[in-house]
Amino acid sequence: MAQPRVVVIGAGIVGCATADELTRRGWTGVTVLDRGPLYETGGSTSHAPGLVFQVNPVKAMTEFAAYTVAKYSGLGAFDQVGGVELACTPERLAELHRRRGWAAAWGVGARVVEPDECARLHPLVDPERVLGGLHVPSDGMARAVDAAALQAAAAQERGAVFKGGHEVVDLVVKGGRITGVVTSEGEIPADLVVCCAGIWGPKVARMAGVALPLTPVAHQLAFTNPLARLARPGGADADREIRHPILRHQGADLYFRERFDRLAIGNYGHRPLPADPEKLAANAMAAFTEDDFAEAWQETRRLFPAAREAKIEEGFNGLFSFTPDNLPLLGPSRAVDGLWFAEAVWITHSAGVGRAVAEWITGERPVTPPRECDVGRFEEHQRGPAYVLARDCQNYVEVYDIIHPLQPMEDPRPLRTSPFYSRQQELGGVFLEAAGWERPQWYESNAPLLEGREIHEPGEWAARYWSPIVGAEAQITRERVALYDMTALKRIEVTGPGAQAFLSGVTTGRLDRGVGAVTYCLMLDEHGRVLSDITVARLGEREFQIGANSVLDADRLARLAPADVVVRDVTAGTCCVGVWGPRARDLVQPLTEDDFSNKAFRYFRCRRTYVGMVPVAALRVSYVGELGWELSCPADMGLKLWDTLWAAGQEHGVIAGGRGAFNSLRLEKGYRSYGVDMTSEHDPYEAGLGFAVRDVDPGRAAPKRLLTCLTLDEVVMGKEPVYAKGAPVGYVTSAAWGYTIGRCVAYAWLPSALAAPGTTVEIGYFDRRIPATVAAEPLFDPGMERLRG
Ligand code: FAD
Ligand code: THG
Repeated sequence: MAQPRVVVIGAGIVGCATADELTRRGWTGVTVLDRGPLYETGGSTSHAPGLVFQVNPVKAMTEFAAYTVAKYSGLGAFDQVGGVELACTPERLAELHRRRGWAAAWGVGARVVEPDECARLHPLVDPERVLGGLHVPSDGMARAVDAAALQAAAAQERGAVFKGGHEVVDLVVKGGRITGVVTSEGEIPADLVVCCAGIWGPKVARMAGVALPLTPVAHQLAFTNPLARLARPGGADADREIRHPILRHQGADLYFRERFDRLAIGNYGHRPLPADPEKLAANAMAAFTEDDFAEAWQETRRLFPAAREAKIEEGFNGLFSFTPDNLPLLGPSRAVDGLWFAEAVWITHSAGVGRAVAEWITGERPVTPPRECDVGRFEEHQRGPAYVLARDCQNYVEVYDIIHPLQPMEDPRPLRTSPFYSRQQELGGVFLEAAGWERPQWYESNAPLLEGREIHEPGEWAARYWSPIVGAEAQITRERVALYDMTALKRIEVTGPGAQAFLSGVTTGRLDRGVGAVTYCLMLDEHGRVLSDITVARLGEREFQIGANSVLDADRLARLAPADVVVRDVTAGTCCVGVWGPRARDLVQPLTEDDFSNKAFRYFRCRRTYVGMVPVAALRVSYVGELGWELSCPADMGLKLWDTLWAAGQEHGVIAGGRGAFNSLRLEKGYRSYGVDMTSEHDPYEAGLGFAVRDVDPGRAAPKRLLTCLTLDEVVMGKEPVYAKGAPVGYVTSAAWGYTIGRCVAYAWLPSALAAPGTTVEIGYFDRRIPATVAAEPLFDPGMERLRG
C-alpha cells in the first residue's frame, strides 16, 4: 500500500509527539511544518514551565499524562521530582482526598500527607500554613522544548521531514477532502493533515472552513530573584534546574516550581484575558500585566514566608488554549475528510495525545479512549463564537475550582429548553444542565410527598444538588405513575429504502423484524468495543427512530449511511416524555383509540398513534424499569402533550419526576449509561451487554474485568477507587441511593475474580473506606414483572 502523505502543522510538543507516534507505527511519509524556527518556535511549548501533574477527574487525561511521564523520562527530558498539591482550608484538604481517589482509581500512586511531610518535601513550605498535601511521587517537570526536539529526532530517523520557516497560509480542499497545504514556501500535497497549531488552531481550521471551539487565553508566569532558601549547596545535582517537587496552591489559583534558586510562579487568579485567534502574533507571549499579578504575589508571600523579602524580577503573559469543557480537541474533522486535530493539549498530556491520535489515524486500537476529547463532541449550539468565548473564559476562571460531579454549567443559561419547560418551572423544577438542555433534577412542588416517608439522608457532599424529594419521586414512580422529560435523549430518524439493511450492518441488533419492533442494541468499533447503546424503533417499513447517546452517534450514522438512506438528528425539533409506573396504562389508555393492553401493545414494541390530539410515536420501553411508554412528538405540540397527560393523570396521582429519581431508578434496574458506565474501552461482554449482540463470537475469551453491581450503606458519587485487600483494583462508574431497595447501588469495573456476588470490597470515599458487597443484578424486578405486565 502506498504510504499516505501526512502533513503535520506545528512543531510544538504536540506536533512532534504526533509525528513520532505516527512514524513508530510505520507511517513514514510525515512532513512537519512550522512557521517558527525549530524547536523554539515561539509557540506555547517554548514558554511553558512544563509542570506535569497527572491527577485528573477524567481517566483518559490521567492516562495521557502517565504516558507522558513514562515517555519523557525514557527520553531524559523529564525531572521526576514529584508533585505536591497543598491545602490551606478543610474544603481543599477534603478535595485532596477526592483527588487522591482519582489517582488510585486510574492507577497513579499518590498519598495525602501531613503538613510536616509537605515541609520535608519542599523547603519553601511552612507547615504552619498548610493543612496537608497530595504527594504524587511520579509527577515532575518536562523540559518541553527538549521533549519536542527528541521526539522530532526520533521521527526523523524513521523518515519524517521537519521544516521550520514554513508558514501554512491555506489548506487545499477539493470535493470535501483535503489534498494539500499552501505554505509560504510553496504548495505541499497531502492525503492527511493534522493540525497541531496550538492557539493558532482556529485560524488554520478556518482555512478549510472549519470552526474550532478554542480560545487563546493569557496566563501569567513570573520569576523571583534568587531565594536563600533555594540556594544550591553545590554537589552532584548543583546544575539541576529543579530538585524539589512542583507545587500547586489551587485555593489561590497558583502553581510553583524552582528555576535553580529562583521561584517560578504561575497565576490563574486574574481576570480572563482572551485573545482573538485571528489576530495573534507569531509568538504566544504578551507583555506582563503587572496589576493582574498583585494578588498572586501577595498570596505567594503569605504561603511561603521564606519568599517575603523577595521580589519579582521578570514575568510575561503566555497564551494557551481553552475549550468549552476544558478538554482537548482531538480527532477527525467531520466537515473535511482527511483533516485531523490535536489541539488544546497541555505539555502534561502531549505524549499520550500524540499516541492516541496516531493510533486513531492508523486504525490501531486506542489505548486510551478519546471520546470525551473527540473534536466532534459538540452540539451545534456549542460551536458558535459567542458561546465558545463565554465558556472558554469561564473555564479559565474555574480551572482550579472544586467542581461537584453534578455541578452544572452556570452561564450561559438557560440555553435549550424543552416544550415542557414552563410547566416544569411552575412545578418548582430545580434545573441542572446536560448538552445545553435545562433538566429538572427534582420538583419542589413534590415536597408534600415526603409526608410519612423516611428518605435516606446522604452525607454533606452527596447532599449537594439533592433533596429528599428525589427519594419521594423515585418511590412514587414505583407506586403510581410519573412523567419524565426525555427531550434531551438524542433522537435520530433513519429513513429510506436501505434503512433496515444499513442499520443491521452498523449495529449488533436483529433489525429484520417487522414494523412495530423496538430493538436494544449496540454500535461497535472495528475492534468490537462499544461506541454506543441505542434503541431502534421500526415505525414504518422504511422508517426507524433511534434513541441514542450523543451527537457523535448521529454523526457516525450520517457518515456511514449509503445514498438510499437519510439520517436526521430530530432531537431539537421533537420532544419526548416518559410515562412510567404501575398506573401508566390507566393514564394513557383513555387518551388513545389504540389498544394499549399488554396483549395488543407488548414490551419493546412501538407504534404511531394519537394521545389526545397529539400525534406521537409511542415506544413501550422504560429506562426506569416500570410499565409505560416513551411518547415523542413534534416540539410544537409538546406542551399540549404534557398538559393532556397531566390532566388525565390527576385521578391516578401523577407526578413529574426529575433526573435524580431517574438515575436512582435506572441503577436499581441495572441499566447502564453510556460514557459513564461503559465506554469505547470496553467490549459488550465485559459491560454485561452480551445479550444485545446478534452474532456472538463463540471463540471469544472470558472477560478479565466486569462491570459489577455493588451495594453499600452510604451514598457515593462515581469515580471512586475500589480496594480489595487494601490494594486498588477498580473504580466506581456511577452510583445512587436506591430508594426502593434501601441501599446505595454502585456500578464498578472490577477484575472478574472479584465480581462474584457476595465478594466484599471497599470503596475509597474522601479519607474513608466504605465496605461494599458485590450483588447479583438487577437489584430490582429481576423477573421483569413490572415491565412485561
Ligand atoms: P505550540 O507549542 O504553540 O505549537 C504550535 C505550533 O504551531 C507553533 O510552533 C506555531 O509556530 C505553529 N504554527 C501555528 N500556526 C502555523 C501555521 N499557520 N503554519 C505553520 N506553523 C504554524 N502545560 C503544562 O502541561 N504544564 C505547564 O506547567 C504549563 N504551563 C504553561 C505556562 C504558560 C505561560 C503557557 C503559555 C502555557 C503553559 N502550558 C503548560 C500549556 C502548554 O504550553 C501548551 O498547552 C502546549 O505547549 C501546547 O503545545 P502545542 O504543540 O499544541 O502548541
Ligand atoms: N430510551 C430510548 N433510547 C435510549 C435510551 C432510552 N437510547 C440510549 C440509552 N437510553 C440506551 N440505554 C438503554 C438501556 C437499557 C434499556 C434501554 C435503553 C432497556 N433494556 C432492556 C433490558 O435490559 O431489560 C432491554 C431488553 C431487550 O433487549 O429486549 O430497556 O432510555 N428510547
